[in-house]
Amino acid sequence: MNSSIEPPTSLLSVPTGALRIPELPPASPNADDEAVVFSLVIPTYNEAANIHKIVSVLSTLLDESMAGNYELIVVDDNSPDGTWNIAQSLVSEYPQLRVMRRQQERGLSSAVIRGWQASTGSVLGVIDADLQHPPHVLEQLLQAIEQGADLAVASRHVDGGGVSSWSFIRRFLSRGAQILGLLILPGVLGRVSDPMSGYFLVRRNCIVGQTLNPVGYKILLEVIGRGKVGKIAEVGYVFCERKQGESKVTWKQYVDYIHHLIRLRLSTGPLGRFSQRVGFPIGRFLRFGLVGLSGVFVDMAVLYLLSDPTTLALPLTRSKIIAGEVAIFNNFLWNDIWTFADVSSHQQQWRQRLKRFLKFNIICLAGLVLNVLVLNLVFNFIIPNRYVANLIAIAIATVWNFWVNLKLSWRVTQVK
Ligand SMILES: Nc1nc2c(ncn2[C@@H]2O[C@H](COP(=O)(O)OP(=O)(O)O)[C@@H](O)[C@H]2O)c(=O)[nH]1
Ligand SMILES: [Mg+2]
Repeated sequence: MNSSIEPPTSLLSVPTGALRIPELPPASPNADDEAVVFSLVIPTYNEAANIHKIVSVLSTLLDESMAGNYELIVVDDNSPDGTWNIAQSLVSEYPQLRVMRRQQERGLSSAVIRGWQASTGSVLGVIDADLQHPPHVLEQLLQAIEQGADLAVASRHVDGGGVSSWSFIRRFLSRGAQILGLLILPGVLGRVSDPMSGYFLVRRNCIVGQTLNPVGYKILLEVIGRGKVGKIAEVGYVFCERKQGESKVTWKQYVDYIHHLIRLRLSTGPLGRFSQRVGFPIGRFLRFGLVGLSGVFVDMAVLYLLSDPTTLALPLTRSKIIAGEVAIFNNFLWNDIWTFADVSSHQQQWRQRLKRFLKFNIICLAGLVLNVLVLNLVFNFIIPNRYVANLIAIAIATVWNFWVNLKLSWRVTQVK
């Protein structure tokens, strides 16, 4: 990476931690007419050929209707073609433009949310950088919000909408994905005609304070699924062909989409609501428990391989220490990529991972000590049955392991 290319003015700093939109600071009384009303995020990856055009078209359009009251936020994931650098060089010409360059995270949906987090508008929006979303539709979308909609979606499936020259296969896949979504999450996908749209505006207060947790491309699902969205308006538009650069859509987006649907289903379903009501992450705890169970099998298998007379026949204590550590390693890996995936995916440097692993190790060791203490206490003073006492000890140690790891190892708020 060439660090000698320093942009002329400073880039927006990248928010860290949970993907949660903060409330706006109370407006100061004399800054009234200077306040940004509308923040439009333009996510980019390798859009060097489009970025100038889209910024210029949007600026011209918005200068007419809301000069000075809007901001354009380009969120670029460190594109190899230097999109962020080109965008930053445009700032002097387009003073409403801000640029964020992300180096630690990637992905369309999280880029959009990071942009909104850094924004100061009371209406938030997103538009593609490749000019496939016709900018003039913004006027109607803004109008819909002004007339009281919480969410205004540009749709390919209402009057005036369409796709310019999609192949039969692509139309089929798109509709198939929509039908699958309707089956899994009717309460979300049923609310709009084009739930796959990546072109929409939403009132900030509909999603403020809500931790968003999207996978892949379909940020609108997350907004409708987790936000408090009342009235929805739709505006038809024709999805144009890309003229410059290329689409980043691969088969992975289809897998991500299904993953996203299932995640939303589980977390906004009855279990998710109950877990919110009692303030305890039940789904996460169940995953943690399942991973713990897998560790028991790993521990057993390694113990067998090392200490069994028919295998290596090593001393028992030494074998058990190794088996225990291998199990801890196994558990850590699964917890990191599954139980706490939402947290670890934003902290992927190997040093951050190593730190989590060391913490996890120490907490689990403390859990073992707790386990032994509780076993003795319960067995000697409460229930004189060693297996019942052991079950109670294991349950308490599991809750300890879970809770302390949740708070310390996979901590959501990140200290810089
Ligand atoms: N920041 C960021 N932007 C992305 C990423 N993937 C795609 N984009 C942008 O999201 C928009 C839509 O992506 P595109 O590949 O054109 O999707 P398609 O129109 O559905 O084929 C474009 O502006 C892309 O540059 C990503 O991983 N990070
Ligand atoms: Mg595109």
